[in-house]
Amino acid sequence: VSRSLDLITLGEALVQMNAATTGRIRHVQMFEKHAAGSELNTAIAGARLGLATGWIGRLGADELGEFLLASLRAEGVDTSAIVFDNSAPTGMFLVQRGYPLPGDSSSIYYRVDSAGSRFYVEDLDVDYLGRARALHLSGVSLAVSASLREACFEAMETAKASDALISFDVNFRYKLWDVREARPHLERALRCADLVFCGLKDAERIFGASAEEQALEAVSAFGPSQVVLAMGARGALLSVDGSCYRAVPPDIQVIDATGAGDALAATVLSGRLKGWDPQVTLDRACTIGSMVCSVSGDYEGVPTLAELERVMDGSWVAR
Ligand code: KDG
Repeated sequence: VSRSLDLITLGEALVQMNAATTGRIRHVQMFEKHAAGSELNTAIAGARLGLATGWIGRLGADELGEFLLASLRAEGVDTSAIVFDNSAPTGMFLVQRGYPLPGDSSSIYYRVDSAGSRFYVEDLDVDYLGRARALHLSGVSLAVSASLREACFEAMETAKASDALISFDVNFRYKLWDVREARPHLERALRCADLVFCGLKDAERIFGASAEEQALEAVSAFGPSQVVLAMGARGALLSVDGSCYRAVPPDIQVIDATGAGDALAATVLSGRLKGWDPQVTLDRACTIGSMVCSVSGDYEGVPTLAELERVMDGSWVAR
C-alpha cells in the first residue's frame, strides 16, 4: 500500500474561547479565540513535529467552521477528507482558567447537536484511511454522539485491517458521558489499539487502579503493545512490550493545561513512526506537554523538532 500520510486523526474540532483572565467566566470580559478539539490538536502537533498528518471530521458551513479549516491548513494538516454540514453549527467551548482550582482549567461546552457530532459512517472515505501509517482518536470522539462513535470504530477496524498503527487516548470527558455508559466502548477501543494513552486519574476512575503500576497493568491487559500513563506535573510512564520508561517534565508555571495530553500523544506517535528511542520519545513528550501548558491555546505551544532540540540541549539562543 502506498501511504502518503503518516497520521490521520478523527474527531470533533471545536472553537475554543479561552478566558484572557483567570476566574469565573461570568466575570471575564475578554476571550482569545483558538482552534481546538483533541484530535485537531494532535494532528497539528504531529505536523509541527514533521509528520504528514490529516484530520477527518464534520465542520459547520459557518464562520467558526471556516476558522477551523484555515487553522488546520495554516499548520499544513491535510483537510481533503473534511465534510461540511449546512444545517448544524460548528461546536465551541469556553475555557475558565484558574478557578475554582488554581492552576487548572475547566471546559464549558456548547456542542450539543453540533456539526461535528453529526459525523456518520457514510462520511468515511475508506481510500483516504488507507493512506495513513497510523490512525489516532480519543475517548472524546467516542463520547460526542452515537454516529461519530460508530464511525470511529469503523475507521479503527478499517485502518487495522490495512495494518496501520491504531492509537487511542482514553481522554475521558465526565461532562459528556459517565463511566458505566462509556466502559464497553472504551474497552472495545482498547482491544483494537496498538498504542494507548491514559491519564492516571482516568485509570483510577474507570479501571479502579490506585497506583501507577496497577494503572499500566489494567490498560496493558487489553493488549496494546505500548501504553503511556500521563500524570500531569509528575510526568509520564511508557511501557513498551513490558519494559517501562519514566520522564518528568521541567517545573513550569501553568497558564492553561488544556491540550497538553494531545501534544504528548503526537510526540509519542512521532517517536513510534520515526523510530526514536523510547526514553528520548518520552522525555520529548513531557517537555512538549509542559511547553503547551505555558501558553494559552491547546497546540500553540508545540515546538518544531529543531526548536525542541535547542530547548532540550540548552542551545536555544534567547537574545
Ligand atoms: O484535549 C483538549 C480538548 O479537551 C479540548 O480541545 C476540547 O476536545 C475537546 C474536548 O472535548 O474536551
